[in-house]
Amino acid sequence: MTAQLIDGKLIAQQVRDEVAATVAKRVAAGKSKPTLATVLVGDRPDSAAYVRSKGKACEELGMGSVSHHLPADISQEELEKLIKSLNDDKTVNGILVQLPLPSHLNEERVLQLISIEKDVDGFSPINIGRLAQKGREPLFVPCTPYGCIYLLEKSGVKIEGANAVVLGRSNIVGMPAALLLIGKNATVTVCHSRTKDLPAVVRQADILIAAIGKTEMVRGDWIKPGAAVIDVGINSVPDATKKSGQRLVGDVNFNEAKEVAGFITPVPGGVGPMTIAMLMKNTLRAAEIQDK
Ligand code: NAP
Ligand code: L37
Repeated sequence: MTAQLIDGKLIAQQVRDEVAATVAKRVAAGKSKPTLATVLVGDRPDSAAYVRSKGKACEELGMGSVSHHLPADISQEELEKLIKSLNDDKTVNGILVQLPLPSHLNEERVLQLISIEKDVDGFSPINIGRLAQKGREPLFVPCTPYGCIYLLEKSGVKIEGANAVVLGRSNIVGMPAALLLIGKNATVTVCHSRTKDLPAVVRQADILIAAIGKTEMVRGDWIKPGAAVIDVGINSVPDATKKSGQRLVGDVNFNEAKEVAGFITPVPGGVGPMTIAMLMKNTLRAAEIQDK
């Protein structure tokens, strides 16, 4: 292996320790316990697992959490009623609606309803609009892209002036990751399902962020020697040696890429734990904003 492994689990733990220490101080000073409300609609097992991890992280860091689990066939009206009540609830600092929502629900209307001061996922149109404009700061940076940038910076990867390639243009990962990189003065190329000759584009990347959800699609010979590779993909593949019968892999062929890259994140143990750590940071920030 030639690449330096970026240990997301370790860096996430450091972020969590910092958040926990700040939370303890605020509570000792008589201020409120930062509290996150999670909203899960339906029973997707992956979404349910992530929401559970987020609630558990709150408790481990001395923060509060309330979880709302709604049936898959809930109406738009009922869901909006819940969001409005969470907006009005002074004991709730952050609201996270786990995506994707079942297809009969209007995601855009739900997200734009979340009070901007409680939008810890950073998905509201006002937040994304600010992220996209020069000289404006979003109130909250979306957790997964925030985690990707944090890993690069902690590992000493220079973003300014780098050629960055982002694979994927989703609202929750690819697009906000590209906007953040532009804001940090990288030269950014965003690829998607209609991109021609993906390997040739990826070969130009000093920094690669892969978020396409395609099992190990990025091969070792696509990677520019010395590049920093951040693998956001979470894909499960059958594995008879595991009790669960499956294991998680990324969008990058790790074994090949690690021989070429300068830095690389593993899956699991890379971006995933950072997503949760950054959510905790955003929830603390929400409480601090609401103190004022
Ligand atoms: P998504 O909404 O499905 O978006 C996938 C993006 O990849 C789309 O822009 C799509 O292009 C593009 N794409 C799909 N196939 C492609 C191909 N063959 N070549 C080039 N581009 C292709 O997915 P997402 O929500 O962004 O998630 C992406 C991955 O990250 C998933 O594996 C997900 O589980 C994972 N994820 C991880 C975390 C974490 O914390 N680690 C958080 C969120 C998501 P079009 O726009 O043209 O359709
Ligand atoms: N903030 N994140 C936010 N909002 C959403 O609406 N969908 C979504 C979202 N995505 C999300 O929470 N993703 C996510 C993915 C992976 C992990 C956490 C969150 C994670 O912890 N992954 C671990 C492995 C977990 C496992 O073993 O199952 C990892 O090490 O990658």
